[in-house]
Amino acid sequence: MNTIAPPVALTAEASASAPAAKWTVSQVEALYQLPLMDLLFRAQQAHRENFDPNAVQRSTLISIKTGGCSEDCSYCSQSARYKTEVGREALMQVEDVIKAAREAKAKGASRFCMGAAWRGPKDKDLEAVTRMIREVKALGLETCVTLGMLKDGQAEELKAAGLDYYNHNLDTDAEFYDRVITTHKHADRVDTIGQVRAAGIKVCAGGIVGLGETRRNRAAMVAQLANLDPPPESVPINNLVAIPGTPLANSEKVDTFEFVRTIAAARITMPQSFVRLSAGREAMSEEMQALCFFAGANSIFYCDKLLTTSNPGIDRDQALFSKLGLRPI
Ligand code: SAM
Ligand code: DTB
Ligand code: SF4
Repeated sequence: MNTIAPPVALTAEASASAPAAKWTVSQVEALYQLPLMDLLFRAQQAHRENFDPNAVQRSTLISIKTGGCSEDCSYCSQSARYKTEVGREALMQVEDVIKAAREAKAKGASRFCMGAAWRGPKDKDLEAVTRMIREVKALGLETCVTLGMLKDGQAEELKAAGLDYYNHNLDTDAEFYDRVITTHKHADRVDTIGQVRAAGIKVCAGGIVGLGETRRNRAAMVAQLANLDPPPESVPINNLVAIPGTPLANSEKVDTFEFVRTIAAARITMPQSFVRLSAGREAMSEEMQALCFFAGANSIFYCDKLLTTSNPGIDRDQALFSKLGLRPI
């Protein structure tokens, strides 16, 4: 079997100055280049060393503030800059969010994720969101929010409300980032992730496949995620849902096996993280999803709708779990 050198060992000189990267881009790219069976075998080994291979975590996602976002992320239905079918809505009422959380819990989700189409939260928005977090947590669910970039002190407020996870994706390789988004920088994303980490909140950070990036870009994104210190506890890998009206509406679909390779690369480089098979499942066959689980994905969004696009839904997921002998965590 082909072997790839393990992560770079720290040299005396490197460790004396800055912490050295654990994974180089070339090492991750070499994983992608393995014969598929060898790559899947390595991913399964890493998975089985750290997780029950038949258990999959389920998070329910809800959009608490939809549309009208100031940012120009080329893939997003919620940017105010593109003519999509998604309109601007107000922040949901706390009671409506709690009702949805109760339903999610009754249907078997273990985590409730609340997403907002903001560049970042204003202080008054944060106050409402902290009320949502407190009440969702009181139902016995783990909480996650994704609100955009955070200003000093905001992560601490979220932590004080009992927030378990903050989702903030790197989305794509730092070198490709400004081809997709110009209204904020990749470094801003890294900064917010640092603030979340420093506040003691668990990090959910991943990215998107299918933005027109190269394999090298994909490998670089995986390496950037894996080299966060520590790596994110949760790593969502999204397959682009092409949205009419956005600049990426006609983006070429990434080959199934290339997507599966990305999941496997994430599993091998972040062996102790949950890897979430995230957006784009609606367009995936059951066989493709099974391959993703075999490659090390062990988390999904469990709801009929993601933020604005559709997801397989609870009945279909229960049927798939049953066919594959998977059980929820
Ligand atoms: N506004 C916040 C932000 O950008 O961090 C939170 C919401 S934003 C919609 C959350 C994530 O959804 C993005 O970082 C991106 O990874 C993912 N996403 C958005 N639109 C997508 C699409 N069309 N296909 C796949 N993933 C998408
Ligand atoms: C993540 O990585 N994927 C989720 C969640 N974090 C917030 C969002 C997916 C959005 C898919 C497109 C939509 O439904 O608008
Ligand atoms: Fe706004 Fe987030 Fe969509 Fe970017 S991805 S346009 S920041 S909602």
